[in-house]
Parts: sequence; structure tokens; C-alpha cells
Amino acid sequence: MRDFIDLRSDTVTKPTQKMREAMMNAIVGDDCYGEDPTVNELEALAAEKMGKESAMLVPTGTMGNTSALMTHVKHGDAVILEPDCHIYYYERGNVSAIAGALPILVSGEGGCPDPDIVEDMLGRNGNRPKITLICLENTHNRACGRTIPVEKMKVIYDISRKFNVPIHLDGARIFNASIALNIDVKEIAKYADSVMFCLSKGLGAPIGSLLTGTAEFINEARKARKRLGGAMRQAGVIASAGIVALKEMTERLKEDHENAKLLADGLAKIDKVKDGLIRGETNMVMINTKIVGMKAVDLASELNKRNIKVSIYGPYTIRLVTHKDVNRDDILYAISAFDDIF
Ligand code: TLP
Repeated sequence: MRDFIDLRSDTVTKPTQKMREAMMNAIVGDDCYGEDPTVNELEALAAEKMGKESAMLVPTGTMGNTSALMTHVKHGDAVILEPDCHIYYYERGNVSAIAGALPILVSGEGGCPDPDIVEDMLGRNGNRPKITLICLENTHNRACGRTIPVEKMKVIYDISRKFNVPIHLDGARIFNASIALNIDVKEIAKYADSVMFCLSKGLGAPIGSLLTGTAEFINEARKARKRLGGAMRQAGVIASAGIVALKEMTERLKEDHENAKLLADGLAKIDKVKDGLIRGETNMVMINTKIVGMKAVDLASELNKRNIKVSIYGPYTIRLVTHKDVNRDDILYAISAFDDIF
């Protein structure tokens, strides 16, 4: 019997040998005194990559987003969010419970809030809870890893400038977006005031995300991180793997995208599956299992019997994510497993 193929998420990726060696040899200091040279190096590299002044290492993407929310908004303010975005859907109510803000949900095509509605909401800011932040997500997880084209980000950015409201980008997978859109990450990041991105997903690092923005913003965000208990000490052990991730693992994401395409193309050839197939441009494939005639949990269980793990994304949705620890061969096997089930 072959080993399990884990397509639940790119978060399951294990650190590379080079990351493990970097972690073992990392030069460290107390980061709360700003004295960890490896953290400082990673933060400088991250800021430079995003085209921002400054960056802050946090253990998780959720803490990066939460620190950003706490820094951008005051209690009683309102935040525009797309209803399926990670901050609203998964982060346990941090926008209200921690940042004290009222979520204003704005849907739109491909996981991007509709610009016309955003403009309308901001135009009526006088007699409603004051909207002081717009959140975007690129790539968008629950929209099957879809990218938001930069032209669309620019439209929302221009609206935000008109009303003087900042944008926070959950760019957990911004490098996937940059590869798929074939542009530098800076070209995406420039349409947001703050950007969070993760090292621990497709880039393969074991731990770590970065929040980037102006120096003033990041100085404030460091206080939020402290309140959340995320100010670490010899965090260079984590940062060292992150440096390897940023320097060496971004370009290879195109392999993950090719494998997702291979998977989707293979599934599209299976009659019962093809109509339920949801495709993105990056490393995710979803299946609407209702169309396929099954509950998500039942399809996941059939796949599990064939040593394939997938995520259940709703009663009738499963998600499959490609990443560095699955190869072409694994994908071909996964297609054959679907073939076997149907
Ligand atoms: N996403 C995870 C799960 O939480 C769903 C996954 O498997 O995809 N923003 C986005 C867009 C994310 O997809 C995630 C994690 C996060 C933020 C949070 O990152 P962590 O897990 O590091 O807190």
C-alpha cells in the first residue's frame, strides 16, 4: 500500500533539509530587544520583497492579520470584508472579539468585494459605524485559490484613497498570486497599506508569517503582537528557515500550479466529476460534490480508503491542494483513485 498523499493543504509541507540546517546553525538573540540578527535579516528581506518600509515576524498568519486589524482600527469602527475571506470565516471572530470592529460583509466575484458596493458603503460613512479598513485576500482560499487581478485591486485602491481608508491584504499566498499573474509581488502589494504573507504554506517553512507596512505602522503592530503573546525571544531559529523559504522556494510554486492543473485536467475527463469541478489558477482544486451526487464527507472517506487526504470545505465541497511534498506521480495516482470511485 502506498503512503498517504496529503492534499488537505499546503500547510502540511515539511521543512527542507536546508531549512533544518539553517535552523540548527541560526545565530540568535532576544528579539524583544531587537537583538536577533536572523529575525532582523528576515524582516528586512520581507519588507524589501513586498516593497514596504518595514516587516514584523509573527508565528501565524492569523496573528499577522489580527495584529494588523488591531493596529488599523479602533473599537466600534467597521471593517469591509468579503464573507468567505479567511479573517471572517476562520479566524474565530478576531475582527470583533479582539479588534472590536463591526464586520461589514461585501461579496463579489472571485472572492473580491464588489468595488461599486465598497464605494457606496464608504460614501455613506457619515451616519453609519465608521469604516476604517478594507480587507482583501489574494489568492483567495475559499474561492479555490483564485487570484485578484491587479487591475481590480487598483480600482479598490483608488476608491480607498478617495475616502482615505487603508487596505489590509491577507496575502497568505501572495507568492502563488505573483507566479500565476506573472508579476512581481511588489506589483500586488503596492495596492495595500499592509500585507501579511505566510512562510508556512507553499513556501514550506515550518512556522512563520510576516506583516509588512510603513515603519510607523509596524512599530504600532509590534505592540499588538505583544498583547497577543506573539513577541518571541530567540526567534531566529524560526526566521532562519523563513529566509531559505523566501530566497529559494518562491519560484518552485509554479510546479504546484502545474500539478493542480494536471489534477483538474485529469478530473475533467471523469464524466461524473467534471461538472462539479471548480478550478483556480494556483494550487487548489475544489469539487462541488452535490453535482457529483455525493456528500463531501462520503467522497472524502472514499478517497481516504485509497490513501488520499482532502479537506472538507462544506457539506458539498472538498478542497485538494498541491504543494512541494506531492509530485506528479502522486497526482496521477489521485486521478486514478477518483476514476476508481466513479
Ligand atoms: N489557511 C488554512 C486553514 O486555516 C483554512 C488552509 O489550510 O488553507 N489567510 C489565509 C488566506 C489562509 O488560507 C490561512 C490559513 C491563514 C490566513 C492563516 O494562517 P495560519 O494558519 O498560519 O494562522
